[in-house]
Amino acid sequence: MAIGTAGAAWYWGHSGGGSSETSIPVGKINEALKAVTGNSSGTVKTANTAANESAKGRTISIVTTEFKSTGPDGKPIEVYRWDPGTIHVKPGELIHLSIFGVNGASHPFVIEGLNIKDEVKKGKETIVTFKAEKTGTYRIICQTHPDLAHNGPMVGYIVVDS
Ligand SMILES: [Cu+2]
Repeated sequence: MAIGTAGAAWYWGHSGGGSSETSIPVGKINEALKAVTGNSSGTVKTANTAANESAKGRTISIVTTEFKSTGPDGKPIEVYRWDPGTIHVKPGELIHLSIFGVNGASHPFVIEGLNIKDEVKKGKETIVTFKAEKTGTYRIICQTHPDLAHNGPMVGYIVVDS
């Protein structure tokens, strides 16, 4: 009889290896956490850790994409986009916008109203960090593909709303 993966896993799982912690009921863990933290919700998140998380900021990931087609005249139609094209953030929220270049060799861009200018290259991640204090819509515009005439509009929207 061949020893299959499942059989091996069964044996290992019952041999007292690293699986013992999975047998503790969740209720017991919450009781223990409550005892330690005095927090009725049973979590260890304190005002301090919440502040630390907020100080670290939030990462939002987008990519560069490309739509390609052939028009009725047989000519290629091609546009570049940010994807997703719209993101929502809170006023004053620290945001790390990670942009990964999938399609297109290079996308030099600006974010209006935030004084940000950078570039996304194929196969590379560009991260820009910002806080938008005022509600409103801030456009992220690729300067190579800003409109239909230049294989765009490669324009995204950062919506700041509370
Ligand atoms: Cu572009």
